[in-house]
Amino acid sequence: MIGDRKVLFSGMQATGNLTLGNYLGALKNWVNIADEYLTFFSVVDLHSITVRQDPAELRKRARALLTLYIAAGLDPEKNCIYYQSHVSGHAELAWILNCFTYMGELNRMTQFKDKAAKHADNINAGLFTYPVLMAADILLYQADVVPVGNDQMQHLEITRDIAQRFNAIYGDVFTIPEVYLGKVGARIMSLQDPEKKMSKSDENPNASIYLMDDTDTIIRKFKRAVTDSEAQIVYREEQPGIRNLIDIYVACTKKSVEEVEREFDGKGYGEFKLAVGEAVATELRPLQERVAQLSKDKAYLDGIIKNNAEKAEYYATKTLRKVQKKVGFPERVR
Ligand code: ATP
Ligand code: LTN
Repeated sequence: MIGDRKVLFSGMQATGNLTLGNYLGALKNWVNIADEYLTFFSVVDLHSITVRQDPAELRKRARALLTLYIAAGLDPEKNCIYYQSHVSGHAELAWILNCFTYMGELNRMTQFKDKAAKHADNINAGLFTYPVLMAADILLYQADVVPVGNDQMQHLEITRDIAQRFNAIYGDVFTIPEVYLGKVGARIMSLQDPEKKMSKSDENPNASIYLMDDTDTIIRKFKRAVTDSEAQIVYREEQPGIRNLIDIYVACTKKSVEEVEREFDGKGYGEFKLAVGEAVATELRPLQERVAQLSKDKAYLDGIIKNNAEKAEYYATKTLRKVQKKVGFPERVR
């Protein structure tokens, strides 16, 4: 809480091109609930360097992501949209919280295990303590809710554990955050392997729909989506590919699962895939147009970046000073 307002914090990494999974699982939910909260939406570039990045590329992608937040419908006058690296409090609080986090806890994180396996040549300490930096992001703003896809649940749990541990020693310093999982789109799966989540770092471009894909590409990718030989469009465990396509269709059309099953009763997969592709293209087109428009206005975006970093810093510093005092750092004389 800040004053009498509930706080919402979330963030995304500017690594790779955003996918439909990121949009339906995260960004779209943010837009739906933002009005109810004092919000902070960060482009978490400190997290990005836990795997090797090309500097020019990272800078470009970070700006594109920030633009996308706005294009998706987050008004930057009302929502604090900023780069994590512009507010030094994130790194400072992360250091302190590192000293309240156990190796054993971090060892259990499945994302760390996955990423360590993927980047075996660069298992750095930052990758290991990634969840602590994420806890710092959230706790710095006294966030009440954190909307994320369900792959981030474990990180939310460790954030709560760290906050509770700190509060148990020093009193009520941190708000204990709750996870917010959207009803639809919480887990969009790969189009090539419906047992795996759609991910922007997937090597197979046909596995993911990228938010900037044009209509033809989108439809082509859906046509190639891996399904099954059951030849019926029903939402059930045994048909993960079809279930995923129904999830996507539901999220883009706001129809219910039952309506979709009825609509495609007795129809073929080809027809259904085409309908899903068209629904996704229709959903993404306005977003793409706004991105193109916003990208042209450099001065406007720069203004947003500056003002919102200052706003974020104001709130971050409040929490940070409190924490520094609690742990026993000397009083500041400047
Ligand atoms: P990477 O492949 O680089 O790990 P990613 O595509 O998994 O990236 P993240 O940056 O980890 O994406 O996630 C950004 C946000 O999008 C998070 O809130 C995450 O939960 C959500 N998200 C990512 N992939 C999906 C998905 N397939 N379905 C639903 N939500 C998702
Ligand atoms: N780890 C998250 C991104 C992230 C985040 C956060 C999400 C970093 N800090 C704070 C919510 C709140 C991811 O990979 N999706």
